[in-house]
Amino acid sequence: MIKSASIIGEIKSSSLKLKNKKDLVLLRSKYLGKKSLLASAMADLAQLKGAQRAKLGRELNSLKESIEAVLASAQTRLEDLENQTQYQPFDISSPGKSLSSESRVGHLHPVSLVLKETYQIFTELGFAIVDSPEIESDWFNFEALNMPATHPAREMQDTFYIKNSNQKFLPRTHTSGMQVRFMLENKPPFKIIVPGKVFRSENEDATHSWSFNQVEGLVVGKGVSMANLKGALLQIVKRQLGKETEIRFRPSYFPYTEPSVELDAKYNGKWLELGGAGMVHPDVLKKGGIDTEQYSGFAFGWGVERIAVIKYNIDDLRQLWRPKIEFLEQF
Ligand code: FA5
Repeated sequence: MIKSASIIGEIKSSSLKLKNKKDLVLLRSKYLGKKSLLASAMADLAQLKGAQRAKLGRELNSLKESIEAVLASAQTRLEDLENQTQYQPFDISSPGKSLSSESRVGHLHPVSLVLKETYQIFTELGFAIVDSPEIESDWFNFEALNMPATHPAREMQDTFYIKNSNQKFLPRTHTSGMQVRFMLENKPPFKIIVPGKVFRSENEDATHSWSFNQVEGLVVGKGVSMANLKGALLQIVKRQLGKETEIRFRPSYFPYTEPSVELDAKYNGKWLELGGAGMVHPDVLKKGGIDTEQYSGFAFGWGVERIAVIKYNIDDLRQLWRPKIEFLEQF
C-alpha cells in the first residue's frame, strides 16, 4: 500500500533543501526513477484486476502529477537563485575602470571640440555666451528680422512648423532669432555669441544637412562699424582655422543687415561659405528698442559643422551626425 500524502510531504521538504540542479536530478530519480517506490507500485499494478486496478492506477497517476509539480516549482526556485547570483546589483556611481588598452574611453564630438575652442576665443575677447530657445516664434525668427510672411528670403530657410501652433512656432532656422530677443532684454553696449542647433527642410548634400549648429554673434555699441566687423571676423576665423587659411568677404543680402557680406574660406582648392554677416539693419535695432541715433551694431552667423569640416579635413559634413564610431574615433 503506497501512502501518497506522506510521500508528497517528504518530497516537498526535501525540495526546499536543494542547492543546485544536480541535487534536483537526484531528487527526481529518487521519486520518479526506475528504482523509485512509484515505479515498483506501477509495475505491481499488472497483477491486480478490474476495479481495484483502475482505482490504484488513478491514485498512482495523481501522485506522479503531484511529484512533478513539486519538482517543477523547485526548478523555478533554483533558476531564480542562479539568475540572482549571475546579475549581481552594482553601484553605478562607483569609479570606472582605469585607463588601459582594453577600456574604451569616450571623448568630445568634433562639433563640441570646435565649440569649446570658439567659447575660449570669444570669452578672451570679452564676449558673453548666451543660451537660447530651439523652438522659436515666427516673429523673432522671421518678422522681427524684416522677413514678413510673404518675403522671398523665407524660401531659403524653408522649415517645419509646430503642429497646432497656427504656424506661430517653429524649430528655429537660424540663431539670428536671438538678436531682437536679446536686445529687448538688455541695454547696449553688449557683445554676445549665441551657439545652437538650427533646423531646415533642406536638400542634403556634402555641405548641407537638415539640422546643424550655428554661432551667432551680436555686437551693439557706440560707433560700431563695418571695419570692426571685418577685423573681428578675420581674427576669430583665422584663430579657429589657422593663419594660413585663405578667407574672403563677398557682398551679399540679408533683410536684417545692411550692408551684408558672406564669409568664405578656401578648402581643398574651392571656396566654402562659412557664414553671413553685416551691420544690423536700423529697423531691427528699433524693433529691439535700441536708439539708432546713439548705437550701431554688427551681427554674424556661421555654421559650426563647416568649421569642423575644414579643421579636421572631413569630406562630407553629414558624417558628423551619423552614428559611426570608427569615424568619430579619429578625432
Ligand atoms: C544665416 O543663417 C544668417 N542668419 C546668417 C547671418 C547672421 C547673416 C547674422 C547676417 C547676420 P545662412 O543661411 O547663409 O545665413 O547660414 C549661415 C551659415 O550656416 C552658412 O554659411 C553655413 O556655414 C551654415 N549652413 C547653412 N545651411 C547649412 C546646412 N544645411 N548644413 C550645414 N551648414 C549650413
